[in-house]
Order: sequence, then C-alpha cells, then structure tokens
Amino acid sequence: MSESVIEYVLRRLHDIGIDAIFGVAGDFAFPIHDVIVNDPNIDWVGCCNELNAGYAADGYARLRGVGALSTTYGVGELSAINAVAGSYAEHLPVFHLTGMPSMPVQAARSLVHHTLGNGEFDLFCTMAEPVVCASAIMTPQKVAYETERLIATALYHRRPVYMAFPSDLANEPVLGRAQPLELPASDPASLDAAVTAIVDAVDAAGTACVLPGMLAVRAGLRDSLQAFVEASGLPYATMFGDKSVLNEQHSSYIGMYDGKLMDEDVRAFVESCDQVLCVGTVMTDFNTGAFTVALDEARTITVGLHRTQVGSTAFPNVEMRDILPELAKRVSSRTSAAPLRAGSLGEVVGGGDDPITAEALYPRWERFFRPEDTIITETGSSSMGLGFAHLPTGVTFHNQTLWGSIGWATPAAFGAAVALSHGRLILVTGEGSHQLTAQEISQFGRRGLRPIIFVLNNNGYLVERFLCKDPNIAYNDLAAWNYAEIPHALGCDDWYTARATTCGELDNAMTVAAQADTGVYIEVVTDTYAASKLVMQLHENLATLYNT
Ligand SMILES: Cc1ncc(C[n+]2csc(CCOP(=O)(O)OP(=O)(O)O)c2C)c(N)n1
Ligand SMILES: [Mg+2]
Repeated sequence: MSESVIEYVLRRLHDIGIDAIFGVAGDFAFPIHDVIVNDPNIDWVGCCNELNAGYAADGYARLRGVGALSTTYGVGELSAINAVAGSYAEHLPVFHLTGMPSMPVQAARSLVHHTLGNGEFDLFCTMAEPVVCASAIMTPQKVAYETERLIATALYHRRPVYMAFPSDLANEPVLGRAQPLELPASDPASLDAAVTAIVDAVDAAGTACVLPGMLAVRAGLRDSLQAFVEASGLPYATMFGDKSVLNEQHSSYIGMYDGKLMDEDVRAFVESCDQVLCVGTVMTDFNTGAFTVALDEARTITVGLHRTQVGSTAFPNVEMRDILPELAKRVSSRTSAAPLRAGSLGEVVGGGDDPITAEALYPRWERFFRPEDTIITETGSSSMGLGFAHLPTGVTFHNQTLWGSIGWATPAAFGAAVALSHGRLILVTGEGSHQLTAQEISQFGRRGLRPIIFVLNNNGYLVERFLCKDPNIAYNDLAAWNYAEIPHALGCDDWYTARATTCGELDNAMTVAAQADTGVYIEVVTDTYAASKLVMQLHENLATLYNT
C-alpha cells in the first residue's frame, strides 16, 4: 500500500532524528495520533497539557537538534503557542503537527467545536505564522513537497515550523513526489574572503579571544567549534546564555563574561583584546549583563549562522558549518597560557542547623554536579546563580535566556530526559515558576525516568522582588504549596523526596540524591531574600536593563 500523508511526514521526521512526539490528543488530531502511536520508530509521549508538550519538545530539541509536538485544532495548538514562540526565539527547530477539521466541514463553514463560531478555519494557522519560519496545510498533492520545504527551512533557520492536517486527508495516499532538499551552500568567494579576513585579523592581534555562542550548538557544530578553538590556542570566555557551549574544564577557558555585572577580570581581559571572535553569540539583555558589555566593532569578529562580519566588513552567504573547518585549517596556533583561570562559586559554608543562605546553597550545587550531567535551569534567581558555577567536563547547561517564560524548565527537563542517552538529568527551578507546570512531574514517573529535581522555595518571585519598585508588593507572593509531597501525589511513588530547611538537611538530601536509583525531588527552603550575586547586580543596574 502506498504511504499516507501522515506516514510520509513521520518517516521524514524520523529520518532527521525525531523518535518521540510530545502532545495531547483530540478528535481532529486522531488521524495523526493513531498513526504515531502505531509507528514503531516514533514514541507518542502524552503530556498533561499542550503548553507543557511544547516546552518538552523544546527541551528534547536542545539535546537532539530537532523536536516535535502534536496538538488538536484551536484549543490545543493555541495552548502550545507560547512554547513554540520560545523555540523560535531560542533557535530550536520544533515541528508542530496539528489536526484540523475535514475539508467538507471547512467548506461548509460548519459550526463545529474548537472554532470561534464564525466559519473561519484558517485563523489558527495565521496565528501560528509569526512564531514559525514556515507553515503548510498538508494535502495528498502537496505533502511531499511541503514536508521537504518545511524540513529544509526549519533546519536552515533553526526555528519551528507548523504543519496542519485536515482530518479527512491525513490518512489519504500521497500523490506527489519530492526529494530531500540540500541546505544552501556558502558563496565560495565570500567564504574565502571571510576566512582570510579573520585569519589576518587574528594573526595581527597581540591578544585575542573567542566567545563561543549557543547558535553553534543549535547548528550541531559544537565539535567543529571546539576543533577551531583547539587549533587556534585562543582563550575563551562564555556569556550567560552560551554557558557550556564548550568544556569549562579546558585550560583555555577563562570564565563567564557578563559585562560589568560579574567577573571584572574576565570583562577587563575580553574588552582589552585586540580581537574578540564571537561565534554564534546573540547579544540579548541577559546575555550581555544588561547591555553592559562593551565590544568595539572595529575589534570584533562575528561568525553568524549564515553571515560573518569582520570589523565593519560584512561577508554574506557564509555558512557557519563551512567557515569553522576552514578557520581550523588556516588559523595560526598560539601556545601562550590562558591569561586567567575560571573561578568557582567558592567554598561550601554552613552546616547543621544553619539556614540555607545563598552563600551556603550555590557552592553546594556546584559541588553536586558531575561530568556528563544535563542541567536544566529555570528563569529566576537560581539560574542566575548557577550560571556562574564552574561545570565539570561534558556537562551541558540549558536555560531559556531570551524567551524567559517561567514554567518552561519543568516540562523542558522532561523532554530532555526523554532525549537523554547518558548521564544524569538535573532540573533546578524556582517554586514560583514550578507552579505553572508542576504537573508534568507525573510524566517522568509514568515513563520510569529518574531526574534529580531541586525546587528552590524562597517564598515568592525573588527575582521580581529585586527588579520591581516594591519588593514586598503582593504580586510577588505565592500560594504556599507542600512541594515535597507533589511527586507522590502525581504518581511518582518510589521517588526520594525531601524538604531541606537547614544546611544539614540539604547535605543529607544531596548525599541520598547522589546515590539514588529513583527519581529525586528536593525542596530547598531559603529566606525570602536569599539571592545570588547576579540578581543583586541586576537590581543595582535596573536603569541599564530597562534602558531608562
Ligand atoms: C510566563 C511568564 N510569566 C511571568 C513572567 C515574569 N517572571 C519572571 S521571573 C518570575 C518569578 C520567578 O519566580 P521563582 O520561579 O520562584 O524564582 P525565584 O526568582 O524566586 O528564585 C516571574 C513571575 C515570566 N518570565 N514568564
Ligand atoms: Mg521563588
């Protein structure tokens, strides 16, 4: 029998690395979901709601390079749209498959459920358009061509795409044909000129450094970037949203660069360099210490996904995947030792009945991390502290630094756990953020996944307390939950759970967590104002942050 519309799409998604699709079922999507559930190559991963499914697909894509979710018409897809927008902002190619009413129902402008009751059926596709880089309604005639176009577009831009399946067409045989598309190549002359310009600039520079950026990881070029950095012998620093792009234990790693807000030695060195080579960095507010980085354009080289800039000269149509290997071949090697050694969060302090202060907490977390951990951190005070931990080899650190939608981390950690092939999965979230999406904890238990989860309970929205006018204002307060009871109530029966209110209790819980062979959930209770350093620094620099 010939392949159906949805079978074609699923086969091609599997070809590019997708073996799980997150979602919530619904009648208009049954023709899609029936096939996913019966597909031997792709797991149907049910989620508690569509927003969580979108975040889970995002977390999965951070590890695997691509991700997918599937929702029903209107009610389902609109619930997911915040998550898809986040994947757009954060450069993650997530495929959003949604079911639609049948073509006759649409043609009759019928008053069916999940519509606005105005006979219009293309509204939700239109709503999705600004948060995806391409979209299509899949018919037997178009599906082959459109699938290839959408895959190529998603992979080129590293952004989500939207696919809608009218319910009467999803299981119809494919009528058209198409070949997988090749991604655009670099313009050879522009590529060669860009490589020459970079090599000349770096060779002429007395001092130079690299800022490795997350777009290189999004493009699957971590190894290629590492090879270039090794070949050049250049020191490298990392910005917040780029944390862990390259190994922090490497002798060339000099620490976190966060403009004027954090490590002054790193800032002074980076900004004094004759050339700073940014590879796949994105200069957002939280990536630049609230825009306090000061990089002189004349001394800055920027390698983007599709374009390179050396000083004020732009080299268009230069693909990052092409330029990095060329640079590794042609760059001169420096052998001088790195000018700085990356710092750590300091010695572990406190013990016994001592309260868990910020000074007690963050070094404990840093010490808890092991090689090959995958760490998912939520927007809020905890990620702003952990961003400056000195990570062991092979650890990846994930944060939604640009989109910053609280609630992301818990389902994203679930998606990452589904994608994970080795090592531990650690989630660190504030309790305020956790309240948005905490029910997704149940999905870890359901699939027998064993994350280590830390929920920082500081009695409210701490980071907001530091950013708003009146820290004690009522909108930063929360309903008090018994967090440590959540996993058991949500079906994670064998998990180790603990509520730590003192350093001693936290040490005990961490000792158990380090050896546990079940899921772990630790509520860490601190004072309302126990804040990491960056949070306090942001407070001091509010005017810079808000450009006022
Ligand atoms: C979806 C969404 N709603 C609101 C916000 C605004 N916001 C940013 S941080 C934050 C509070 C986070 O609190 P919590 O998770 O408890 O972390 P803490 O800073 O207290 O450690 C809020 C409400 C947001 N970023 N995203
Ligand atoms: Mg909080």
